Amino acid sequence: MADIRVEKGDITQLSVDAIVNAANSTLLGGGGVDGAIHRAAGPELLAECRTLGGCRTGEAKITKGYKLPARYVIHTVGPIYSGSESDTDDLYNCYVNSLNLARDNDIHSIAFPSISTGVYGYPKDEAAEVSSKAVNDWAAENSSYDIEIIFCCFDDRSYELYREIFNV
Ligand code: AR6
Repeated sequence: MADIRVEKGDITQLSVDAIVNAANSTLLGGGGVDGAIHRAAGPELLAECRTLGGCRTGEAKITKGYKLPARYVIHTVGPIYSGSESDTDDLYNCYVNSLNLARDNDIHSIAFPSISTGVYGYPKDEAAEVSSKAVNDWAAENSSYDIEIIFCCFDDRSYELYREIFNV
């Protein structure tokens, strides 16, 4: 069963099996949570990312966590918000594909940032709806797999939105 939690804080500090990175398609680093993860993990993370050949929007790839407390980083690429229907599908797929990768790597605790809601401009309320649905759907389909899933909220607005959705 999945245990879904909402927490406030910096994802790079979390001692979980995997943290998810809101990356770009090059997987070679950037600002926001991506920059914070690379800074905290150290240069070996970038070296491993260079071997991956990038990542398509909505897909996910895994690396080790290096100096992070987390053992793995799952890198996924959210959509750059445009207001089209494909944004929803792409964002939904980021969560589902990250969770599939987690399951396939025997990961039993994972933390997500609010993908696409910074530089990529996805409205935070819509993103919280899509991501919570994706995680709930995945959990229902994988009910025999034990995993703790954390929505790690960096800003007050995201924290408020996820707490409302999950009634916590
Ligand atoms: N811990 C948890 N969440 C964080 C942290 C942190 N340390 N820092 C920021 N956030 P963004 P995007 C939240 O811009 O919109 C990068 O340059 C932040 O409050 O990091 O998917 C990449 O390389 C926001 O809610 O990612 C890409 O080019 C959320 O993380 C591009 O930005 C996502 O904001 C990706 O843009």
